[in-house]
Amino acid sequence: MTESYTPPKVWSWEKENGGAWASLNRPIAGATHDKELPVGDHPLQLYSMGTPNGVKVTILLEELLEKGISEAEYDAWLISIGDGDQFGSGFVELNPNSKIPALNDRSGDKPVRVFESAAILMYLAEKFGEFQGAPEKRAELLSWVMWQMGSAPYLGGGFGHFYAYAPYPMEYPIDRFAMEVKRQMDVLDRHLAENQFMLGDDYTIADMAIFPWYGRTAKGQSYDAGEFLSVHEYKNVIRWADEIDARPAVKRGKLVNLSGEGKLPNRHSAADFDGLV
Ligand SMILES: N[C@@H](CCC(=O)N[C@@H](CS)C(=O)NCC(=O)O)C(=O)O
Repeated sequence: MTESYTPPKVWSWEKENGGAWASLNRPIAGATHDKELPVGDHPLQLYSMGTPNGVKVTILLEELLEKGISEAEYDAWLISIGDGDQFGSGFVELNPNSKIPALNDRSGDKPVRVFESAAILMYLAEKFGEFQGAPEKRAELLSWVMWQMGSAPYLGGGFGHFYAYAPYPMEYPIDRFAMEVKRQMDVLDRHLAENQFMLGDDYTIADMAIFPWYGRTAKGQSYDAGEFLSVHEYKNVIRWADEIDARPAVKRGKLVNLSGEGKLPNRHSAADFDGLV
């Protein structure tokens, strides 16, 4: 180990710590500027970005539409986290935690806000009665959805941060989080050796929650770390990820709230995908 650091008695905010997201990270909550959110015609208004947490929700919405549930039509608005949109006053009213994704359901008498990606998945799955698996597997569904929410911060905020975003490579955190990510991948690989999907035969919101983080990692698409993590070892995760990736709704969901060639920064109708998928 080469780095040494003696913490001061009281921590203070060093604005320039050199990490990739240093200019956006703050030790205080709340809005930094006034900005109303745009509102479209559909009852469901999603404010998000096509990161793994954001994609979970657009995949579910597209899967609901694929089933012919027209009440799941939605407007998706890009919240560019690199530009600090998550700190605008309108967004903070929807999510006091200033993280994408956030949903506003305007279908009832009063708008209902939902934040935290798994809460949005569960809210929509319950609202439309879909993708929850068999009733007797409810506990299994909750377990895997919560597993994802508890585990992914070790992959993203832990491994990904220190491997790809920290100002210089540090052996201790990279070692610690690589070990944990590999353990998590092995948890999934063993489970998927005996199950087609996370809940067995049923494709559910547990798959939609886990796939954007761990499917991407198994395919070597997280942090350019496929070789480092020897992801080829996780053959069952790769088989499962390929199967999910081939679904038309997943192909569409992955394009939403991203900028650039062939992507859809804002989404308002099925026609927006014409020529893209
Ligand atoms: N637990 C939250 C995490 C959401 C999250 O971390 N979102 C990230 C993008 S993937 C974000 O908005 N980051 C902006 C920031 O940290 O300022 C969820 O699952 O919704």
